[in-house]
Amino acid sequence: MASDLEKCLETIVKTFYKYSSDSPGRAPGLNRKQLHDLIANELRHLIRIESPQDLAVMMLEWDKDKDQHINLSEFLGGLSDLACMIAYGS
Ligand SMILES: [Ca+2]
Repeated sequence: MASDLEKCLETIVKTFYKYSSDSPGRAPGLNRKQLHDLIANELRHLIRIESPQDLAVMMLEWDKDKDQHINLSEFLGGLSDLACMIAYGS
């Protein structure tokens, strides 16, 4: 039987692929609208997107290679920042 952490990791990956799409020549990822939808539906208690500027800031913070596309690694980095925020309260 999978542990809670193993189930959590599987949920994270499944959630990423639920909202992401394939693009020719690149790994599956989230464009701006897909990131918005994922946050609005799955992270709404941790992240508030109240304006297009809020979403632009999220893209800047999470899109490490600045290709306007959040890949799985970048998504996990963003979740890591959220986990630290939960742990340390900032
Ligand atoms: Ca990127």
